[in-house]
Amino acid sequence: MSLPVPVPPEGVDPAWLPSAAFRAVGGRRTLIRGSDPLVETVHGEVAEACRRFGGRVVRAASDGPYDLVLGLGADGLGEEGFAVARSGGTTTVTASGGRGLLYGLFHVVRLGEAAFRGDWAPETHRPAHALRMLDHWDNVAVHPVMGQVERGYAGGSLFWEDGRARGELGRVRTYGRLLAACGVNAVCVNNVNVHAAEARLLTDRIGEVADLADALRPYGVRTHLSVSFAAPIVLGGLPTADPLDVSVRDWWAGATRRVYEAIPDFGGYVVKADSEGQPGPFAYGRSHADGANLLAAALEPHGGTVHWRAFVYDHRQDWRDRTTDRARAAYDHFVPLDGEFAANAVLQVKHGPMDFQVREPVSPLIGAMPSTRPAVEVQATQEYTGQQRHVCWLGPMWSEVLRFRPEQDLCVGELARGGLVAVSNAGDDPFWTGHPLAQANLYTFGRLAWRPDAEPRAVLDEWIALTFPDAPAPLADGLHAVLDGSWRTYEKYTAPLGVGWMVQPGHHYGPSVDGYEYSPWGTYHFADRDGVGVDRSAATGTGYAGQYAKPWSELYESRDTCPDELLLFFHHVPYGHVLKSGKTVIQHIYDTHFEGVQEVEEARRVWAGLADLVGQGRHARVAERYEEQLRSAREWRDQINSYFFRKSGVPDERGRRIY
Ligand code: BDP
Repeated sequence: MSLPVPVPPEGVDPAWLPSAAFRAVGGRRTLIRGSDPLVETVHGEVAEACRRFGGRVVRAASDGPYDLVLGLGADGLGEEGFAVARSGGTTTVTASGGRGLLYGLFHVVRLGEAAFRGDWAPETHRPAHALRMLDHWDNVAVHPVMGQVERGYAGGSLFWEDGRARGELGRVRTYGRLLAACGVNAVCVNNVNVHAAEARLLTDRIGEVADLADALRPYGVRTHLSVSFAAPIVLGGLPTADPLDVSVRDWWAGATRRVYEAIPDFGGYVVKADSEGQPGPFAYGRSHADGANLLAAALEPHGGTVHWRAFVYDHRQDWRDRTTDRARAAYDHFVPLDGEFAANAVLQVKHGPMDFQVREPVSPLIGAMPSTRPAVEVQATQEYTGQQRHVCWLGPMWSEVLRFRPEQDLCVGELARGGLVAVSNAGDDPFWTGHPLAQANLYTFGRLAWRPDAEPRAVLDEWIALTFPDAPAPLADGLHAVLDGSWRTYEKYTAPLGVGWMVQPGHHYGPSVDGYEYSPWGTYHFADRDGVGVDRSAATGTGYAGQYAKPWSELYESRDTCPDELLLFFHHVPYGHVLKSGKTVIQHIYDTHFEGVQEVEEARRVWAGLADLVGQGRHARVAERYEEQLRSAREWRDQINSYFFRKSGVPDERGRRIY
């Protein structure tokens, strides 16, 4: 029985699968073979395409030949791989499992007419990683400070509202469909900061999670849950959550067994422990490995995985003490534990050592624990990159991270054996992501998680083609122009040369150069009248540069070899220090801040020129956000430039006005 395609609720953007994207698949004769729940999803998709564009879909070969044959039967492609070939006028997609067939169908949709032209040799496609997950920082109850979705800029949660499940499962199914179309196969449905209402999802409220899992399953998306390390106390009434205590271990085993009774394909737990106030094993003198292994043991009989986050640092530092360095923390905490984590425990590491700044070096932890499975976490929600009011397409940044080689042989994209994870940027906004163009980040994440060495600009063009399937060339070019390069534009008008932060404390939107400078969070720039930047060298600084393997440790150690874009992350330099670009640091700051604003002005102009080519609602939403982006970019430029002008006393060599 074919499964009907979920239709987004009235007024909600179909995002990157408008029906027109299926034109090439509809209007054909298609044969679908095999029996599996996800084959019914595939059938539903093709049937809907045929309903719109003509064509016919059958389940048993009778009146061939067919233009398209989608079938189970291939061996050795894994649960998610597929093979495609075309000969004698038939395009054939074969897979070993239903998910693979679904991904194969979306591959054909992406190819469009090209999928039905000429003959081509068989190709096989397999995801680089078994886990491609979105973490939702969604609160069940509205948090007094963080709201419904922590760091969410796309309205409310798709899953929760005012303390209860929203129950809009049709929309959740549509979301699952979008995720499958870019290759995401797992969703963690609640915030890593687990408050009281969220904690109970694990126990008496598991039914609400099971409803979400049922809605996501037809598109091959598994459900995961963030849990509190203190659950045995707060939910189980035990006096302790000590990971080595037998009653605690029994409690987790029982709770987990009941989770699997409700959700047989449950993915596992995500845990933020001993971090920013969340409970963890330190309270009992135990290590993170002890903590992670407790949950791994509970999940193991059911095939589940624990994602233990490595975002652990002291958030109550003495800012006057220059010897402590937050950047060092994850490595210092976790490297000594290599080899101690259970096989089904994954260490989930943020891509940089600090916290999703617009520019950071790659975390030295990735690659430094050969006996531990790392997952690499990026942030699609634009907490520090313009909060979905600014256009900031992160594909190139993520691609740089994934291609980085901590050592000679393997790159991050290969080392992330525990999978790739993004903090989701989606919510109940009609455009899913607040800023309609921020959908490109969600899509790009999924595709890079599937294939970390994919060319991000090609992925961007895929997103454009699927979202605007009938786009005339000026629209496709215009969309590409305003998105490609937008990350570097954002970098130009915000904190310079990798130093990061300089944001308004708390909500993290807009400039405040010294906002965090004298606070305990460990995020400093150390600007004075002579220079700026953090000395993280081994010779004279915090020693962080020494956490890298060669050649990176040597390259970052010296200000002469450190890449310009990371100079102030690794070194405190005088304003007159000459960069590899030939400019002084101070002149670079002035120039990039003027350029960044000009680039936003130019993007706004390009967007205005597309008014007749995109739907009015979408055009107006983006246009309005460009006004805010420009206002904010000017504010950044003026605050950063005047701050450094006043500190240094060095005038702009081009004589521009600095306030
Ligand atoms: C930071 C956010 C905070 C998150 C934290 C995390 O500001 O809201 O809880 O990361 O990743 O970026 O746990």
